[in-house]
Amino acid sequence: MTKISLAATRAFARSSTHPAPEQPVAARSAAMRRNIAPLLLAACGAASAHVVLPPGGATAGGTYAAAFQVGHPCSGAQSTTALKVDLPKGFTFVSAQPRAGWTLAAGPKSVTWTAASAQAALRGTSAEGFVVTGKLTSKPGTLWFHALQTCDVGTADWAAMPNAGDVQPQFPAPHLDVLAPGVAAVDVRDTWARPTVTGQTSSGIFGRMTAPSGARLVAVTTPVGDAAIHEMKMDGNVMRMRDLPEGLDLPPGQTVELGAGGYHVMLTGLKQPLALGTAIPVTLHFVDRDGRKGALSLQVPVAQAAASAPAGAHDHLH
Ligand SMILES: [Cu+2]
Repeated sequence: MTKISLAATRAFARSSTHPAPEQPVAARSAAMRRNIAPLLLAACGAASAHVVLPPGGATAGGTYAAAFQVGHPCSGAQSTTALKVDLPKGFTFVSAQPRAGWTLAAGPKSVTWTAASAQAALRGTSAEGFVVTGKLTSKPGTLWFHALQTCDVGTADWAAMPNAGDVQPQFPAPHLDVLAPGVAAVDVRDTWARPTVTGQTSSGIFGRMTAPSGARLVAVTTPVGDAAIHEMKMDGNVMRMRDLPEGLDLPPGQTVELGAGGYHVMLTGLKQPLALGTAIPVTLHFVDRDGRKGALSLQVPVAQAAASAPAGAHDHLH
């Protein structure tokens, strides 16, 4: 990966990757909103229905705060009144986070949160999650938890493990991808690269990234050209972009947009045009909160916009 020069940066400001400098501010932000809308829709649809852990996984041998998100209450119910999570082998209990208005019973085998009153019961979706921290096995693989959701009316038993070739079960068990060291614990979705025409040597890569335990995107490499992590910011009336020498921070559990929030991966020095309908190999290099390096290699489609990924789609190459 090559750092781009300042002179080059100024030249890119006029490339088709970014809004033209002479474009009025209102037109620019409308263009950005069009970019944001499909990403937000995808974000809302994905995790609302079940009891799930945030995607992206965690590194084998590390400590992981599992934040279980509870979707809607049980069928026909108004509120969730308790959640019991059985801890699988490979997840050694360290601590559980109390919830205001709920009692907590935690042990090595399971953790149970129970609403102390009808008022404390959870209506709709929990924003902050039910958090239990554990030490992870050193063996990469998938850990299946068993979550029993109790509601004011009935229960929902999130216990099904999908078998190969199975249709998605109605009550899937929440799971965690335990990743080998070197594989970044980051969920990367909806990536796309803007097509280019002959003679155009720059483009951009867009998408969204979520690191459940936090990480920093420090570099991007691809055989098609040079890649740099950029931020676009209004400077008075002018949209400017700058290199992020420290990389791009991904706070724990927060989805960071490439392309919508002012960040993008800039491609320069393209050796040949990026043709619509093809894909380019891209490797994202991360450093996690403990300073461990990890990478993800993806095939990024060359497209006009993100393809809507099916829920649970995972771009990890294990
Ligand atoms: Cu840029």
